[in-house]
Amino acid sequence: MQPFDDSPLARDGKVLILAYDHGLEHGPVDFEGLDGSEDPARTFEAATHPAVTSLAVQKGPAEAYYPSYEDDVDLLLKLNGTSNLWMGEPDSAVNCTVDYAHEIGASSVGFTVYGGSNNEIEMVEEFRDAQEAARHRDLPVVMWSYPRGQGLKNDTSPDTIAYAARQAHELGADVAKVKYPGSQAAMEHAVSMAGKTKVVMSGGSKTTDREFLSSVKSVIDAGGVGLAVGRNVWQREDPTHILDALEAVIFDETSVDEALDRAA
Ligand code: FBP
Repeated sequence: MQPFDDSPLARDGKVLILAYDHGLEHGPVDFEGLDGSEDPARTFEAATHPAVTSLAVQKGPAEAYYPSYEDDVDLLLKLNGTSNLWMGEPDSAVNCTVDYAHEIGASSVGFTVYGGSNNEIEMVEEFRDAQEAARHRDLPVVMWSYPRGQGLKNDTSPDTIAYAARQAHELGADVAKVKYPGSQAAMEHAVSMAGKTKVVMSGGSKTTDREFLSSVKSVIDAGGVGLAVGRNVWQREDPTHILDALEAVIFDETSVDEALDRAA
């Protein structure tokens, strides 16, 4: 296993994953209100911004668009996913193998685990297969560690997010992608629970520039290594502007005000 800082996921030890798997996870509703956002090429283009360390997509867009971007973008292939049409207990179908992800150019892989779901046992067994296959290929593994399901009252409480970070560590993820637990102190707790597994924040639904950058800043100040973000980037008219600001906050560790100034 290569040191994290030398892995294709990281630059200077920091991570900015641009996620664009929403067409599967949420459906066309996420593309409403911004013409063109449904076109994968637009987000592949955004991922050529130097701040973006990897682009996370499902197999279909990777097969169709990545050949045109392989020189400029690092591909994180999401190995499982669910549509919003599924009404059962949280689960996620494995739709791509590690070997196939590697064949189409992925330099890392991603996998969702819904801890606390009635399907947790099967999901963790599937994660085992993916994680071990990824080790053989030297591909870093990002776990979308999202506790949810019947038994869970609050899926972003500090205790739940700390458990999500720890679960990712226990199961062998290199990076735990967790929801923001609401405060810097809660994020610090999650980071401390994750051992050598790096912690990144999951973006969430679109907010103002300042609100979004402030939560990213508190993740960096809490010892998180960055962000895996979708809607807060590609749902904006100009993804470059917010990517410039994210570059400042994540890689240069500036204040939010300075980041906003730089991106203005
Ligand atoms: P956002 O930054 O848009 O929240 O994207 C992060 C992400 O994990 C995506 O990869 C995924 O499609 C989506 O959130 C899933 O969100 P949820 O399961 O909470 O609906």
